[in-house]
Amino acid sequence: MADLKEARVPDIGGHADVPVIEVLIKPGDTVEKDQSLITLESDKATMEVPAPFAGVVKEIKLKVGDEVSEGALIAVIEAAGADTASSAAPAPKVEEPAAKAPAPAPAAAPQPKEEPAPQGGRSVLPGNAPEGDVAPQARPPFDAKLVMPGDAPYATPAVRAFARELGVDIHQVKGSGRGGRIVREDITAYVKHALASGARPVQGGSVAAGGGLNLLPWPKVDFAKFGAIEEKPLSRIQKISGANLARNWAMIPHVTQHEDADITELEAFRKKLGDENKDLKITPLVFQIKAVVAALKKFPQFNASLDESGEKLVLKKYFHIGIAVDTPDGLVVPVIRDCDKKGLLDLAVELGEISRKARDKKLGPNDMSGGCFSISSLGGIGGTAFTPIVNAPEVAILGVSKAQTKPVWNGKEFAPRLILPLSLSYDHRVIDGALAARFASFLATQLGDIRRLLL
Ligand code: CAO
Repeated sequence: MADLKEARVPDIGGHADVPVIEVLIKPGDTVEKDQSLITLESDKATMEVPAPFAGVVKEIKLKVGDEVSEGALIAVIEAAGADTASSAAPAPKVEEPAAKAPAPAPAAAPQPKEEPAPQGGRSVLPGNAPEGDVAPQARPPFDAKLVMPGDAPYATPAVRAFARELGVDIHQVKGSGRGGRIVREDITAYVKHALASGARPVQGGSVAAGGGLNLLPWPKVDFAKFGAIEEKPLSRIQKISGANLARNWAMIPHVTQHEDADITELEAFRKKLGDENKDLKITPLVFQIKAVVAALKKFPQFNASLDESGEKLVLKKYFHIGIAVDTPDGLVVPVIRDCDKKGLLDLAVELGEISRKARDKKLGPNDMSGGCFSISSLGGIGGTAFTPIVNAPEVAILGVSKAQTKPVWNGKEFAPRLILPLSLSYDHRVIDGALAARFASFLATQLGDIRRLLL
């Protein structure tokens, strides 16, 4: 008799009602264990859900546009051989709804209504989205949380979709619902206020974040008039990171402090370490992570975030470092947690893992949240300096360019030294120039004499 098993949505970081944006299988397909079955897109990340076991797809229980939570039924699969993982459960005899399908869009504008407050946290049962929400739109440009981790304001996916449809950055909206939850009325009130205060539409028709920037409309040019062209849509990640970068650039008064670190000795040690650990890629980045942790401990103002009101600084006692990773679809910033508790080799392993996960599009929301400070290393590519954009709500970011051997005066003669250019961008509302210069100089000292990293 056929061995029918269920493939269900696994733990997705506590998120509920996450839209299915792709179904990657069809009935009759043979799937391998860990082969992607569907793609989900939360406000923070795109996640592919892997098959818990190998087999032949018999029935698919959801479709694009459905919203799912942990435990939602994806498909019934006839399991192959003995390789049936523990997450597989016997198929039910009775048909059950796999996921909540989006309600059809109402003909008239829906009445804003108060949504039920969360009871003891968010439910992870399938199909529990509040009723009366509008259907999600054809995927709009998204709330910019994928590459800029932080605490997302509490709002249902439908309210977020509504905000995106109007081009509103939901992080700017104050919630009037129970527990500070953002409801539809808050979004409409925000738009009314922004229009009344003179904020003009910016690129893509959205309302300028921060209100009142009073920017000119984006130039409309018929480029084809001047020569041959080709149009290429931005990837989802590019849209998400673009929205974030634009907000951060516009709202944070940036200053970039440049510094050089002499990493001649560090490089010799790194090569030795590499020779002793041939199966591990140990790049200068892991030393930079350790040096940043030491600098964050010495200068706690850098391990902080401004709260929403802009009147309070939240100082963090943990050391989670975001690493900008370049992927074919755009930039993402996974976070390595508790870097203060990890050695160089542990960090090298983890860096390899998150880079691979990022490039294979396997990062989940948990992989990209909770960062304290980010590092953007272009050192493997080139350049002498650049101005990285602060990854809000963090208050500083370290840009690293390519190390080069340069003649350095040692008091008697010019000696060849390996010099690493550092570019520290910071939020001038939180950090003074003198403090930034001290932080950057401390970093250079740590990298110049790695024995100090042990202190
Ligand atoms: N100077 C000189 N060489 C460097 C260097 C530096 N600062 N940093 C790294 N390298 C070397 C590495 O040692 C490695 O050489 P070997 O293979 O000979 O050891 C080579 O450059 C390639 O390194 P890498 O880039 O693969 O590895 P990494 O650990 O340095 O970086 C990662 C990992 C994921 C950060 C990187 O691959 C990446 O994606 N960087 C781009 C980040 C980015 O786009 N930032 C811009 C954000 S703003 O738009």
